[in-house]
Amino acid sequence: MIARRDFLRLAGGAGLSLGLTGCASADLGNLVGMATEGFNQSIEALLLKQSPVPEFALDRIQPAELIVNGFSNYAPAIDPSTFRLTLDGDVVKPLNLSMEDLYKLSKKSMVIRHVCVEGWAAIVQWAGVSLRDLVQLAQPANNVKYVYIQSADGYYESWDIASLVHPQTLLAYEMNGNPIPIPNGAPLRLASPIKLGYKLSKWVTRITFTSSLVPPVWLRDRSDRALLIATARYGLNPVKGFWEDQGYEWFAGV
Ligand SMILES: Nc1nc2c(c(=O)[nH]1)N[C@H]1C(S)=C(S)[C@@H](COP(=O)(O)O)O[C@H]1N2
Ligand SMILES: [Mo]
Repeated sequence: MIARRDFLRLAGGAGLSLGLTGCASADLGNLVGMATEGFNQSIEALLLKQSPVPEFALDRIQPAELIVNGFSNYAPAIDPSTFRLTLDGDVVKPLNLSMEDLYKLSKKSMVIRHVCVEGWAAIVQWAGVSLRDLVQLAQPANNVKYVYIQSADGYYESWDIASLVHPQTLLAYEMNGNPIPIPNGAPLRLASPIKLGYKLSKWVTRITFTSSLVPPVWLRDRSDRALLIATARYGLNPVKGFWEDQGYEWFAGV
C-alpha cells in the first residue's frame, strides 16, 4: 500500500486526473491495485472475499440464442474514437476514459450465461475491463454503497457496490470474439453472471458512485435527450432503474 500523497503524485504523473491522453496513460495499468487512505475499506474487504462463478468452455457459446433486447428499437451509434466513459460522484479520482485508455487496462475474458427475465438465456463470451479494476482506480469514498449507470439510449440502472466489484462483472467491449455489435451495446456494456439481463446496461456512458439510492443530478435534471424521451414515453420518475421503476426487483441476482 502506498501513501495517499504518493498515489496522487503518481496519478498526476500518469495524466489520470483529468482524463487520459496519448502515451501518458501507459502507466494506468500500474496503478490498478494501489490503495490510498481514502479508499473505501469495506470495498477492500469485498475484493478479498469474492470468488468467481463457474464458467463454460468456449465451445459452448450460443451466439444464435442471444436475442437483441431493448426497451426501444433505438440503438445509439457511438463513435468509439470520441467516446468517453465517465466515472464520477463520491470518488477520490474522477475518471474520463477513452476506449484507448480502457484497452490498456488488463483485459478479462469470461464465458457465462446471460439470463433474461422474459424467459430466454444464452451462453456468451465477453471480454473487457473488470469493474473492480476501475473501482480501484476511481477510489470511492468510504461511504459509497451504490452506483448509478447511464446509457446512451436513455436507459438507467443502479447497482450495489458488492455486485459491481465481483470479479466477473465486466465493462465488455468484445462479445463472442468480436467487437460488441452496436445492437448489443457498443462500445461498452455491462456483463456479469450474477445479475439478470436487465441489470446489464448496454451503451454505458457514465458510472456515478453514491452513498444512497438517491438519483444523481444527471438522472434528476434529465438534460439528456434520450433519457427525456425514454422517461416521458413510459411516464417514469427515475429512482432505481428503468425496469425497477416499473415494478421489477432491484437486486435481480441470478
Ligand atoms: N441501455 C440498455 N441496456 C439494456 C437494455 C436496454 O433496453 N437498454 N435491455 C436489457 C435487457 S432486458 C437485456 S435481456 C439485455 C439484452 O442484451 P442483448 O441485447 O445484448 O441480448 O440488455 C439489457 N441492457
Ligand atoms: Mo432482459
